[in-house]
Amino acid sequence: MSKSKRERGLFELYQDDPERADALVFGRRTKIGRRGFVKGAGLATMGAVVGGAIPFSANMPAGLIPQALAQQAPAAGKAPAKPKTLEMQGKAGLIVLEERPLNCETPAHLLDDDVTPTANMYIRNNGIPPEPTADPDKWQITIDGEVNTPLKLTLGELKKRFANVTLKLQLECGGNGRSFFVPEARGNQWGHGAAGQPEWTGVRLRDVLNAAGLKPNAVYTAHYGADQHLSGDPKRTPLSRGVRLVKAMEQHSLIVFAMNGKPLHIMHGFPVRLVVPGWSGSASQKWLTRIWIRDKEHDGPGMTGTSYRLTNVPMVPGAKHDPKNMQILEAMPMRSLITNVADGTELPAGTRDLALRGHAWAGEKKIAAMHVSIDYGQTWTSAEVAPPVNKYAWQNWRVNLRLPSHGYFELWSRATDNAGHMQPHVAPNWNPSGYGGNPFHRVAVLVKA
Ligand SMILES: Nc1nc2c(c(=O)[nH]1)N[C@H]1C(S)=C(S)[C@@H](COP(=O)(O)O)O[C@H]1N2
Ligand SMILES: [Mo]
Repeated sequence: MSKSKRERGLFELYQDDPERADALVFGRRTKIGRRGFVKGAGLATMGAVVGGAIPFSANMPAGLIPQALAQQAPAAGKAPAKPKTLEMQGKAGLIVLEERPLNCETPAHLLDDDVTPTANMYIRNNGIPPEPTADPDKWQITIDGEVNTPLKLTLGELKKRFANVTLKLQLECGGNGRSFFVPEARGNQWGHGAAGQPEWTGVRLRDVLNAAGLKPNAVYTAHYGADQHLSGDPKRTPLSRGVRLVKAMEQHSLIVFAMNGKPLHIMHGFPVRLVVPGWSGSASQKWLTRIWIRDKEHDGPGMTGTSYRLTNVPMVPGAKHDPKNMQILEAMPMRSLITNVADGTELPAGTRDLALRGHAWAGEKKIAAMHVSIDYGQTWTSAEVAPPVNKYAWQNWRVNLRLPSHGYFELWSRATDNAGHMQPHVAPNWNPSGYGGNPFHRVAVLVKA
């Protein structure tokens, strides 16, 4: 059997039956459920697959798919395909997950900047974006529903009438990390890269809502945009989500018209969008045309069923959900990224010192600590964490590591929030549409012998 064929075989086995693949590589498990150390033929096979010796192989948890393999993870039952990269004016070569609608994620190493360049921001569309308008200042936004004075404002008026603010706000898709759920959850199979932090300029949503005057029974917002439903039916809306009014009235919830000092890119909502930070990105309506103030929870497309909903009672992964246990996803869970070393990097022979850095965030909470492991979680080194530049900005972390030898290593990052919770090892709380998948970030590196 050729080497590549054998690698593929093991790879597929890991996809189909990780336990069996694990047993093959690591040997049989003992009665108490622990496998023996990786040795002999198993270790040789694994080493061939990852491209080098594995100094900490004895610590690899049973069932762990080496990150060097996960990199090329294909859809279930499909052969590993080279990921398609985006080719679009003003955008970097993001990984294309879906072409219609267009959905692209950012490899973590393209998120190294403190402020994410517009080119590197992930794209999440549910429908077909509108054509860029030639006259952005004439774009109309309606505020209606449970308000005393419904408003029809042009973007030009909005910019002039309300105080302009600029903030670095981290935005993350509710489905970020979905690919880590087992069994697979429905939807785009995002890794960790449906997140980014541009600098946004706009006006406070609350200033606009106050200008319209909220009625006492106003409790929820409903957001509408100018994108088209995939069916082409103009009466159908691709996505219309909303938030509890308290969130809309926070000083960091913005209607924005600029990103990194320039007009928004068309894929990010040109000429105007919402940014409701800390909560699922789906609340940040692009190509904003209307905010309808409601006297009850909004029920637009994306608000019902399993969409943007988590189970609040643990369910058997893959089982049918109970609708009465489903609850709207609001704040995002914590996540950490290693951003200065790309997954799959080969480091020159003799490399021992490794300065690692990245970002971490935690929805409505703060990151209190960051730890990094190079030995599959056997030991953890604490990293330095900076405070956020403003609320809802991500936090930068850094640490100096020492590698003991050449070989294959996985760098694992783990955040701890200010409530004392730690980022989990695997995607927690399985739910049908796969929200909140926030396991450690794992980066494979190979130090040449
Ligand atoms: N009008 C409209 N707004 C939208 C969406 C959409 O499909 N249509 N997608 C939402 C989702 S699910 C996310 S995660 C963010 C993504 O913003 P980005 O594409 O600028 O990164 O936009 C949100 N706003
Ligand atoms: Mo999203």
